[in-house]
Amino acid sequence: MHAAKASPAFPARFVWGAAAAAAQIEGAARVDGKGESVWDRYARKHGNILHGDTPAVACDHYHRYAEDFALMRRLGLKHYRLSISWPRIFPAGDGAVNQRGLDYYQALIDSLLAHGLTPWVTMFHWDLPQALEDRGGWRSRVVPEAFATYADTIVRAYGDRVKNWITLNEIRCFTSMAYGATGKAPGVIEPPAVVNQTIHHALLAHGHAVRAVREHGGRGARCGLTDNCDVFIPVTESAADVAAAQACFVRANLAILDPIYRGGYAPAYLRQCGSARPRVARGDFALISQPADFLGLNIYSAQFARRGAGGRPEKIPTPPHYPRADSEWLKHTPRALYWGPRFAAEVYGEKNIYITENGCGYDDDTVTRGECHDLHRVEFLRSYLRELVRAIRDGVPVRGYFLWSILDNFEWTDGYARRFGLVHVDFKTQRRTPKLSARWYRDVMAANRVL
Ligand code: PNW
Repeated sequence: MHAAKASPAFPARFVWGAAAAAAQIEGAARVDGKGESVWDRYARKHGNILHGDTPAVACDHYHRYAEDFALMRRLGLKHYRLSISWPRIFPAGDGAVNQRGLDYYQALIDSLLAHGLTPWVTMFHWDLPQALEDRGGWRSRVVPEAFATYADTIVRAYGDRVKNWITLNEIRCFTSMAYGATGKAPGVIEPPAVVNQTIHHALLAHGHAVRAVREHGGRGARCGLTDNCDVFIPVTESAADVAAAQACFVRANLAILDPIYRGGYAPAYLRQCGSARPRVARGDFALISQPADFLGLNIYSAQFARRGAGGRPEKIPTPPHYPRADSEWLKHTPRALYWGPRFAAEVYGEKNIYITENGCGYDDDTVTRGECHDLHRVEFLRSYLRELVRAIRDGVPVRGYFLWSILDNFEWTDGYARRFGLVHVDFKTQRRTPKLSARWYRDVMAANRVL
């Protein structure tokens, strides 16, 4: 028999990292003048979050960042995707800046750099200041306008040391899933015209973020949106099924990617909207479609598609027993990491794609005698990364990969029960224990290939 063939190498200078978000790890919800966020408010309402959990303490990363950065360094990490909490900087969303909030991230960024980590900063990862929600939230143009000031403020403050900026995280999750459904803060159901307007306002915020990075980012500053595009996997990789899956991809992602890449809403999207079209002001699309430097994609799961009867693209509903992680939506679909970036590059011509999140959540990651044997996570990630390297070898321009998440954390409505971390967190003692997957990932990053 031959020796097991090594998995192909990732490109030289491929960016390996891990990700987290302020509201999910920091805690310190009312410390140093932080304002209330929509997630703080949403978590207070009984029944919204599993077991009544709240983000009030989370991983207490607010106070423990230096030891967490030291741990990341020991785990071989060089790139870390974090987010800044808007209500720490502007407790009321706009108006007076909170100097203690600004100072806090100055110190945090200094510490990060001192530990040899390169920051990738998400400006907005869902924690809208509640005061802005009270003035209409994403339904209102007040929010993108306030966001413009917030973006200017943080890029001016940190742009000398932060060179990689992610404008917004997953527009769908704080627009359609938050104003057209009840599972994400603020969790209200508005009519379709209002929901479509929230998406338009998020796109405007993205535009302001790009403008802010261009104006104040300094040399070498780069920015891009992180989108959780809907991914479709062709059942067979025949030309017919691939074309069908790509047609499904285009249709499902029009609302967000067309305005950004093409400077307008596609006729097909406006037809989908019917009488619920968003209102657009003069100049909006020029702001929204300013060229960015990269596209971030959060990819966990996908649906399947094929050429159906009459040659039409057909989505195949995923059967209930299809294998998945413990999150219901997180089906084991490694080829999502092949076809997601591939279609984004083919359809929109994007030349620089980063996987800004990929990972898996389980409820049973427990520590026994100092060890957490999360073999299920290793197998899951391994299968996805092999598809990612296949995509890169086929010419898909993926430049980096951030694993979600560095720590077990506040998993939104699933509270602390659903664990996505490479590092186990005991939420009673705040003790951190790297899981088996953390050691495996350290070796993968060092070897620059799947091991
Ligand atoms: C992402 N879905 O959210 C977020 O960016 C993270 O904050 C979050 O912790 C992580 O994924 C894991 O859930 C998602 O329903 C939310 O398909 C929902 C979905 C996917 C990702």
